[in-house]
This record gives sequence, C-alpha cells and structure tokens, in this order.
Amino acid sequence: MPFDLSDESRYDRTRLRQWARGRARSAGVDRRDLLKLFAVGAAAGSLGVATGAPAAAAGSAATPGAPAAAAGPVTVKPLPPELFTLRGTNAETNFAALRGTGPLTPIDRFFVRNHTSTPRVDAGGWRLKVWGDGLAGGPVEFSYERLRALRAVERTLFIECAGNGRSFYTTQQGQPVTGTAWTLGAIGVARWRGARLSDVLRLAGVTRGAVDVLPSGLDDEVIANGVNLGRVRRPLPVAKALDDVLLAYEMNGQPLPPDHGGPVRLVVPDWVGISSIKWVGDIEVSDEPLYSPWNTDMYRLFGPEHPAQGSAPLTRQTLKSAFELELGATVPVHRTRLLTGRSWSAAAPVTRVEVSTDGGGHWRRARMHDAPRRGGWVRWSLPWTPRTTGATALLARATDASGRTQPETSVHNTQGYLFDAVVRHPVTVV
Ligand SMILES: Nc1nc2c(c(=O)[nH]1)N[C@H]1C(S)=C(S)[C@@H](COP(=O)(O)O)O[C@H]1N2
Ligand SMILES: [Mo]
Repeated sequence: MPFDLSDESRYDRTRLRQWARGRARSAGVDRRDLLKLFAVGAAAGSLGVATGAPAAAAGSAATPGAPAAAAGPVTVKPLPPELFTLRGTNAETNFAALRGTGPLTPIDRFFVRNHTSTPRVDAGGWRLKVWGDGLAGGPVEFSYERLRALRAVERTLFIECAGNGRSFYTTQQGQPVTGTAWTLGAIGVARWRGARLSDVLRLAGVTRGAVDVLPSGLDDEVIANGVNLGRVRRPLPVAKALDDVLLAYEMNGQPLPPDHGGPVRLVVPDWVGISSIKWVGDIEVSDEPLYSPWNTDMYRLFGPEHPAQGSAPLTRQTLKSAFELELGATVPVHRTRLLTGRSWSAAAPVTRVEVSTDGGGHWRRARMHDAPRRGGWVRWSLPWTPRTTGATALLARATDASGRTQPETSVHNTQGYLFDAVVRHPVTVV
C-alpha cells in the first residue's frame, strides 16, 4: 500500500480496518491482549504504562500495581538532585540546571525516560538485524563497525517525551491525566551522529511494497497490569523511516552513552520521543501495517475531545517554552535579574518569544540568543526588576515560523500528551 505522509489519518484508518479484519499483525503481542488494551485506552486511557504513575516512585514505573521491582538505580549515569528530579524509572532535567549552558544539553543533565532500566549492551557484540516481508530477500545483519563505515550524518535535534509538561494539565487546568508527572524537563537537545536509517534499509533491500518498519529495543520486556507488552517498540511509517531518521552512535561528540541508548539508537526528528527507540536490536520491515501497544493504547489522544477510538498515532511534537528557574523560586524585590529560558517547536523554527512578569497582564519581547533553527531550541533572556512583594507568575510564550503561538490552554487528553499552553511559572518576590 503506498503511503502518503500528507494523509496520515487516511493511512491510519486503513490500518485500523486491516487490523480489525485480522490482516495486520500485532507484532508480538497477542491480538486479544491488544484488543483489551485498546478497550482500556478507549474507556479511560488508564493503562498507566509509559507513564509510571508518580506514585510508582520506588518500583518500576512501567508496572503500577505490580509488585515493586527490585530497588536500585535504573541508570548508569549519576542523577544528582541539583540536576534531576526523579520520577519512577525516569529522570527529569531541572531547567534551572541549564542556566549558563550552551545550546546543547550536556549529557550529565539530559533527561532519561526508561520503561524499565538501562541495559548494558556491548558495541562489539551488538548486531542490528533487519528482516521482514518488506525486504526483497532474507534478514541482513549490521555490526557496529559496518554501521560506522556507512556515510555518517550529524544533526542537532531535540528528543522530547510526548508527555512533557503533562503535570500542567492538572496544576494549571484542573484536569486529571495518567502518566509521569513531568514539568517541562523531559526534553534535551544534542548533536547526534550516525548512519541514515534509509541507507541501512536500502542495503537491506527494502521494497516498494513496504509500509511500516518496527524497531525494537534490547531493554527488558515491559509488564503492565499483568500483561507482558514485550519489548519497547513502535511502528514507524516507511515514508518517515526513509526520510530523515538516524541510527545514532554518537551524542555531543561522545560514543552514545548507555542511558541514552548506546551503542545505537534511533533518532526520529520532530516526532514524539517514544519513536526514538534506544538500544535498537532489530528492525522488522513489513508490507502490511504493524501494531504495538505504543501506537494503539498509548501515544494517541483519548478523551471527550477526541475520536472514540483515539486519535491517529502521535507523530510530531508541539511547541513550548521554559524558564531556567526553579518552579516556586524566591526572588528579591528591587533587584534586577536576568530571566533566561528556552523555547522550541517541532513544526518550524521559533521566531518570537514574549515574556510576562505580571501574570499575563503585560508582555515584552525577549532577546533571542540563538538563530531560529528547525529541530533545536532558542535561548532567550529578559531583565526583570520586581517592584512589589508577594506571589506572582512568570509566563513565556513562543511563536514559530509556521505562525503558531502557544495558546492559553491546551486541549485535554486523558494521557496528558502534547501540552502546549503557556505555563504560569510561580515565583515569590520577597
Ligand atoms: N528501548 C527503549 N527505547 C526508548 C524508551 C525505552 O524505555 N526503551 N523510552 C522512549 C521514550 S518514551 C522517550 S521520551 C525517549 C527518551 O530518550 P532519553 O532517555 O535518551 O532521553 O526514549 C524512547 N526510547
Ligand atoms: Mo517518552
């Protein structure tokens, strides 16, 4: 089936029809289990995977309600409290810790989103197996050396969790959501170096009939509410796979660190973070649509504002802004300080940032410190001299080159994805 990126909803509807007729394979998960998951998602969106309710802090975030996983670190790198806020198996970057850093997020403070825990995968023994009926021939294997010998590309891109900013649905809009209660720190920008997925797929003999590719991670299988969801994996339309996706083996000039998917991960520009599968071990290429819980029950929009079976699977991220300041910071009155922050958009370069220091009454244009660029963020600043004491809110509002501006409220969905509204950042002037 030819796939036209310009009509993703039609593609998705076709996929659903094929799946309902039993023609699309569910890629490793029993179809009845997926139907159950679907039902859960449609009813309440409450599976709680991907998410790890904040309450699951001591156990595995992927298994709320299940026996707590053995306690212990889920990352290799240290997660000091000045740099990170721990949320279950995940670590959120403290935006205040980015103040004074450059346009790239240093690896020591890049957020980590792990469904289970970081596996140790040795580059020497690592193989990428590409297989499936969307190839002209049998499986093709790539060693680390073979991958590194391919033409390399380098790109500066953000990876952002689809649920970044989720907690503001509740704290700012009074709406319940399931999932990790991120503030705005589930994003990082890095310089990625790697091979093009398109080169690898062509070497493997991808055919014109291929529809989906399904990269799987080598981390542990995910158990949620007693259902084994299998390895973390999410189908990617072949049109995106052949367009701009990287198989990255370097991050900010270093070999890709274990916590960020080393030795090799996918980097899928502009798309929700779950697309960028870490520790990729195999890629199925299929001539029919594929499903996993990560494009059916999760990573769609559910709720009254959305279709009953959920939206199409999420693709592109949205736009946001954040101050490099603790939420609830205390600042001295009559003292001028430089407010700093960052704004980013997946749709187009950020062209304007406005800041309000009086809860949204007046807006001033912030000074931008980076040239607007697709795939990255812009750093900005604005001096502020508070004149009165008491509680107030700082607001930052970005506009991108496609003309989109952050709205006052974000359209709710039960799993709290794609928050894009202006955040009211609480501060107290003393
Ligand atoms: N194999 C695997 N890939 C994965 C994940 C995971 O748990 N396992 N998490 C995904 C999610 S939800 C996000 S947001 C990004 C986070 O990338 P990071 O941990 O390098 O910041 O990785 C994605 N890739
Ligand atoms: Mo994510």
